[in-house]
Amino acid sequence: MENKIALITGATSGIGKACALTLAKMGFDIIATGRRSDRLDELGKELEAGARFLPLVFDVRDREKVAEILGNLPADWSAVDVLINNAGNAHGMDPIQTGSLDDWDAMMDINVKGLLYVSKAIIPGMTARKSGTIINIGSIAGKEVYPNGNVYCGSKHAVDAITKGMRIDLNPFGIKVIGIHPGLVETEFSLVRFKGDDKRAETVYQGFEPLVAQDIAEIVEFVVSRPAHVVLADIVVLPTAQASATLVNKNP
Ligand code: NDP
Ligand code: 8X3
Repeated sequence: MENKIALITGATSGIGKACALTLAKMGFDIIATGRRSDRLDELGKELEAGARFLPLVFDVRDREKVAEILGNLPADWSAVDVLINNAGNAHGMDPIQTGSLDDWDAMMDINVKGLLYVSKAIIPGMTARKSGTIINIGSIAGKEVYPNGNVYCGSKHAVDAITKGMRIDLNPFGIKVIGIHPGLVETEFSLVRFKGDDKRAETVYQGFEPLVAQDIAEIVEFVVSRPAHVVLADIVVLPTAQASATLVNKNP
């Protein structure tokens, strides 16, 4: 993968960070994005010695900034081969009748519109070169709906539909479009969802062995190393203890 460029959004923690480290090991040059610049600095230090690294700090909700930064990448970084649309989170977990408008805005603006803003900036280069791979990180919440998941599930169902739409529209350009839909992965996800309540966040992953971010990064490693004629279009990955969005075999 020498001289290939991967752009990973949300690379300051969890799945995105694991993908950045894994793709760098494979030889990719890494563009890593997120809002926390200190975390991007740390990532730069953790990368393989000699790995080419471009950290970019922006909020995916900021439509102008996304266009300005990603539309003006330095010349030797502009030909992005692999885009991983990973930035996203759940915000809150309340029934629809009491959910917060701010939480709903955050989830739709980040998980759906942010993914679109980033894609809008990167796709033209891929269509011009008639090559590229786009990996959208969806969720089991984009395949099923669970109690109090309402808007998060809606945002991830939107990611699933947009992924399918991208695959159709970009098909004439030979661009691979891949949806990866994980179940429970222990990251900072629940800490964000429950607004820093670490005790509540921990209980989500207790009583069974959840996925870890590296499990998803290894799937990314596999899909990006398939031959040109092979695309793993749609992947659902669960911890063995999880049978569906709501059924987890805890404390067997
Ligand atoms: P983390 O909370 O560990 O990571 C989320 C990443 O998204 C961070 O790097 C964060 O960076 C970035 N991010 C969040 N909001 C914004 C924003 N407004 N602008 C730019 N970047 C942002 O969670 P995960 O690694 O678990 O989540 C990654 C993806 O995986 C998400 O799309 C999530 O929905 C999905 N997913 C997670 C599952 C899980 O169980 N953990 C299961 C299925 C899917 P920063 O805060 O620095 O901006
Ligand atoms: C994250 C997994 O089950 O909390 O997308 O929706 S879940």
